[in-house]
Amino acid sequence: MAGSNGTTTDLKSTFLNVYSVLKSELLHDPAFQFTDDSRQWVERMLDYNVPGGKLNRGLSVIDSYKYLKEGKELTEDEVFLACVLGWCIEWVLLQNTFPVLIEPVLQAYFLVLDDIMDNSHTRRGQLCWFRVPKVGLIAANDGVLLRNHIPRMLKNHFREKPYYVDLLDLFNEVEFQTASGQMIDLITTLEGEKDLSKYTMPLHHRIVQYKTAYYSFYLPVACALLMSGENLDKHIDVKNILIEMGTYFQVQDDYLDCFGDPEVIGKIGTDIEDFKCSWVVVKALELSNEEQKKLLHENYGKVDPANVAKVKAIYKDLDLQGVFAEYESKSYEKLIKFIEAHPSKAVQAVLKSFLGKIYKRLK
Ligand code: DMA
Ligand code: MG
Ligand code: MG
Ligand code: MG
Repeated sequence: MAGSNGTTTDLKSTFLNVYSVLKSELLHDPAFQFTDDSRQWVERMLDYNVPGGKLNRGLSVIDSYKYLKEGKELTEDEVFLACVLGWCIEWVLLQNTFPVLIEPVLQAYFLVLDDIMDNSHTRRGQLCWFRVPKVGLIAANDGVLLRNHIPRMLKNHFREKPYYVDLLDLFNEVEFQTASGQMIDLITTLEGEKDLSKYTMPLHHRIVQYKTAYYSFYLPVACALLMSGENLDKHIDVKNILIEMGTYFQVQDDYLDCFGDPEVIGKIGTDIEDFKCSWVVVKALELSNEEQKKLLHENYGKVDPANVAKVKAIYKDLDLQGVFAEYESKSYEKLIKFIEAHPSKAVQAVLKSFLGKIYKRLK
């Protein structure tokens, strides 16, 4: 069992064991009369979409909780419960991916649906779930199922806890923020198609804050805070730092969509084709001259690889890789300053470990 001295590997295997327990509970939920076929479908769908990620978000619930306990050994029961929350977050990711076991589920939920909406091809090095033969738009309902697995898991394991209502409320609020962020991500492209110059940094910031930062960064730490008996209203400063960190994380995602290695990131970028208000195109618009702007307007948002290549050539001329490298180190310095201004050393440790995991990430 992973105690407070457990290595990441111990933690990961503990986490994966908890996944098997949760999966088995979901496959025997007394509220539904499963047949062999339906049980097999859900099992395949969960195995395909939930456990394959980096598990950063999920694992970060356990990590954060340990720091908050300031070195006191966690009981087996505490480790188990932190893992359950972690998986809930990844489940949502399936719509998108972070709180511990509940976090992977949340993540799964968001990602399964995101890939349909973004018309993506691969995720975590395999076909997107909706592209698997015979799945198609059944994936839309699978997204809804994943979303419903979260309150089932929370009920099974947290119903008796004093913070149960706050936990439900937290997941509901964060899900609402994420879905709203996804909505503005999607409807913004309609405006961009009419006039690309509407893509600005404040607009980009608003999209990524809602679609990514709340569920990927605030949620796992907020889960850990609730488990330690904290009142979330007293941690607005932590929330603000995590939102900034989440914004930085999504800028990296935008950058990797264009400049990352698909073999490493496990997905093929579609932001240029999808007309996305990505950090990369917003920066390009800021830095380009009239001629480059005209070329961007003509070539952005088209599926033809020749148009995509022209957009990428402008990005290269503008040295966006260099511009990003500078953004990355500036953001890191700024975040470290924020974190070090926080009064609690335990909270500082949580936030620094989180930041350390994503700084200069390649995937
Ligand atoms: C991610 O946005 C946000 C959610 C809520 C899934 P994205 O479409 O850029 O993510 P990805 O690049 O992983 O498809
Ligand atoms: Mg996407
Ligand atoms: Mg998307
Ligand atoms: Mg992306």
